[in-house]
Amino acid sequence: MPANLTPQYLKAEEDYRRATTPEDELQCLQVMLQEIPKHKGTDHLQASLKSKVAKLKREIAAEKTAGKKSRGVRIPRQGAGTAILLGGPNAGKSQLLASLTRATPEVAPYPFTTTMPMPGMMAWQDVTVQLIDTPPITADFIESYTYGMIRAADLALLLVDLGADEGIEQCQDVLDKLGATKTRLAKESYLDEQDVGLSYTQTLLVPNKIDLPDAAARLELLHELCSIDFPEYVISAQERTGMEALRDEIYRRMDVVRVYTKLPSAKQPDLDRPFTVRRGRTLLDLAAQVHKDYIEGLKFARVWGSAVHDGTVVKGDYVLHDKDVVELHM
Ligand SMILES: Nc1nc2c(ncn2[C@@H]2O[C@H](COP(=O)(O)OP(=O)(O)OP(=O)(O)O)[C@@H](O)[C@H]2O)c(=O)[nH]1
Ligand SMILES: [Mg+2]
Repeated sequence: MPANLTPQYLKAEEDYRRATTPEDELQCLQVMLQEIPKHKGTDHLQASLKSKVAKLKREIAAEKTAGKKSRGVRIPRQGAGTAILLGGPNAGKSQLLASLTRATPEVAPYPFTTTMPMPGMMAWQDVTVQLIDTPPITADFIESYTYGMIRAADLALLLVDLGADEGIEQCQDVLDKLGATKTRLAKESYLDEQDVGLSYTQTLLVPNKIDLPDAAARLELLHELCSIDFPEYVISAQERTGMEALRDEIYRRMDVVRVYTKLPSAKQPDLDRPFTVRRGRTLLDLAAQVHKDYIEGLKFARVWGSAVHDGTVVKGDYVLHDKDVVELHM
């Protein structure tokens, strides 16, 4: 990072990428604008932040006059994080949602079956990850709300239909379609250094229907014809082959730790429902999730976990570890 961005800036940027409402986006951008070092080297970035802020303010004002109806399709975040399922028609997006969650989307052997996005919760050990099934993307069709959902997602899964000869081209069409916009798929998630409007979402390539006779040959062809460098998970969503490796990787990519909370009065922590906090985040971030009163009122916490001695007293800046048990004191 040439601009020497502060931790507060980087945290706001992380939140900005995941924001699902214009109000949340605006709040994050304002922190970024406040935190950005003001010098020649950040001129571009400052300008891009300012124009985004102005644009969002106009959008929010316009929505106020038009009423809630003007809001696009939005799905609130839930669980440890969000993965969005993308691909051409018939790739098996809805079947994958059905196989990994309890959702019951329509699955059918004709294109454009899905017309609205549908969320479902995928279990991983004692936590869940939100998956969102979407309508297909083709060379000349994409629902406009899809961009916002891709930007806000922690991860994208790009499905390839190995059951039809068109599958490879349809996958390339999705990449080309998005590649021509400011919402792109990549190996890692990040925002462009100069333009906060240009976002990249980390993506796994998911060739599907490997149970079918010609699928293996088409997979080879996919490798020859497309130079896609995303990590690959070959599956049969219908036969549930490769499901567990994919499930693990989806969770891993959320990059969170689990934290169990305990009331000072209780003998045992609540081991059933952990909170999830992004890796590297602190006790204060957890406190804000547990209850807004803790943001101001937190005095200290006791922690039982891998990085500290049992019952160690820590302050708000303590970095949380997976499976920490935390007792918050007001
Ligand atoms: N053999 C086989 N068929 C599959 C597999 N996954 C999905 N299918 C079939 O492929 C067809 C399309 O599946 P969907 O899940 O509806 O595909 P989609 O990507 O959601 O399609 P759209 O909603 O039109 O974009 C259906 O007939 C499924 O039964 C698989 O792993 N193996
Ligand atoms: Mg579908």
